[in-house]
Amino acid sequence: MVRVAPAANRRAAILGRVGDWTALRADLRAEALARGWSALGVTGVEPFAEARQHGLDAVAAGRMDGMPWMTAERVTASTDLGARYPWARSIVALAWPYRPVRAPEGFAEDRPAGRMAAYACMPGSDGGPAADYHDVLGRRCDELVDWLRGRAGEVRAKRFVDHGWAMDRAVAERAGIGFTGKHASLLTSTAGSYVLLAEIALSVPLPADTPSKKGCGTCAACIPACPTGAIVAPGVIDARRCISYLTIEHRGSIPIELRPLMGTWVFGCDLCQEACPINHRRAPAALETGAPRGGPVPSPDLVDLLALDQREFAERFAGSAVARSGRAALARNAAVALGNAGLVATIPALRRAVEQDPDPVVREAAAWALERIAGAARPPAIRVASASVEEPERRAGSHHDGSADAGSHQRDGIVLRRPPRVRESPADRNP
Ligand code: B12
Ligand code: SF4
Ligand code: SF4
Repeated sequence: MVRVAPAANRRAAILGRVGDWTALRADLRAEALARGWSALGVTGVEPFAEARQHGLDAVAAGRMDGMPWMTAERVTASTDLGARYPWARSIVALAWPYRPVRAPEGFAEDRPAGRMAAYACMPGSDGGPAADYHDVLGRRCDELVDWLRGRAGEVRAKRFVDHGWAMDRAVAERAGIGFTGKHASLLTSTAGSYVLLAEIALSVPLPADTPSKKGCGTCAACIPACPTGAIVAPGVIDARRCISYLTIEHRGSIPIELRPLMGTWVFGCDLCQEACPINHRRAPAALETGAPRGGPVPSPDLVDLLALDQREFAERFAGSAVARSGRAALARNAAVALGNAGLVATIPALRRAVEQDPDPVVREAAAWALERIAGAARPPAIRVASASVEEPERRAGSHHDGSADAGSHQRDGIVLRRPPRVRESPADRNP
């Protein structure tokens, strides 16, 4: 007859093998750091009450509109992993570093460069084309669990990377691997906010770490650095205004009043992170753009992106984060960015899109861009008459100094940035 040891005995046996849980946590942390993670912390499975309230408030106030999957039910479930996984005894929070990218310093008169968020450009493990971080982090989590099982025997585990039903920042914060900045991203002491987050619920009771006591202090540099006024209060993002949402999540046409504020971003946005002095000290070295490679790149050629057909898009972005948003969304974003770049030389490419793109949203965005370029190319007297807002003296994108926002105004408590004027000099055409 096979005898099954009671749960308590099995745990005791494991405990005997691994020494004690505190030592195991220390070894796990050391192992994670050796495997390239920039931080590992542990927290308990009790609900994340404060984060739940923030999430419910965001949904109720409409700040998550446009992401239909972001429901009150999801927020509630995401903040109580203990209820969903009753076997879980602790949660491990992990941060994976990635390298910032530099804004392009200039581009050819006829080939404007756009911008893609640094996380999307994270190279694959072989240094080749950028990989989807969900896959990279998922695999790394599984490897760590395998290591843990090698040490502690049978351990049940459930991992979450971004799209799992867990609130990644809240877990990371309570597990002590960083604090939430006023730009809402989690800042670590090892890589600033240039980290992607994952967590693993475990059936073993690793002891909890202490939450960080650090904070932003009096700094508020990221708030005026946001060109669309999406940081509506410290730590609070109105996703509907966030360029990251508009370029990646938003389906259909981008609201016209926000388009001129989006600069040349075509996938995500890093401006609030780039403005952050903690990142200036802590972030990993910037990614060298080097020779052009496939997939997402920090400064993609906008005319190329607009012209990609479905097959070319699939070939270029397969396996990367950009593949998720689809060809039409990327072409739409490229059209808006070309409108903001304002180069007369791109008119033929935009005309082609208006006439030939199979997607009506792309055709409309290209028509808007043509109108914007034509408006900027008119003689000054006409331009003044047609432009609703002229740019202030200070350059809209000079967010790095963190100074007061001379180019913004308030409406309904939301800081709005004035749209940049379409410029003549290529070097000035990025946010
Ligand atoms: C929905 C979502 C978005 C939305 C909404 C963002 C938002 N701030 O809510 C959009 C599409 C706009 C977005 C953009 C980005 N995202 Co996003 N996103 C998510 C997702 C899927 C859910 C976030 C969520 O639940 N939001 C609801 C709010 C209430 O929760 P929260 O963001 O965790 O809020 C924290 C703070 O803002 C604060 N807070 C919230 N409300 C309030 C109110 C008050 C009064 C106070 C004091 C604090 C406070 O408390 C929370 C921490 O406990 C997570 C993955 C996940 N499953 O968690 C990734 C995630 C947050 N995103 C991530 C990234 C990288 C980004 C971008 C940087 C990508 C880019 N370069 O374009 C931008 C950054 C924009 C920004 N400044 O936040 C990373 C963040 C990593 C980090 N270091 O923090 C995550 C964790 C994905 C991951 N696994 O790595 N994202
Ligand atoms: S700076 Fe960019 S990523 Fe940050 S909140 Fe504003 S629009 Fe979103
Ligand atoms: S820019 Fe300043 S306020 Fe914003 S997150 Fe960084 S330290 Fe905090």
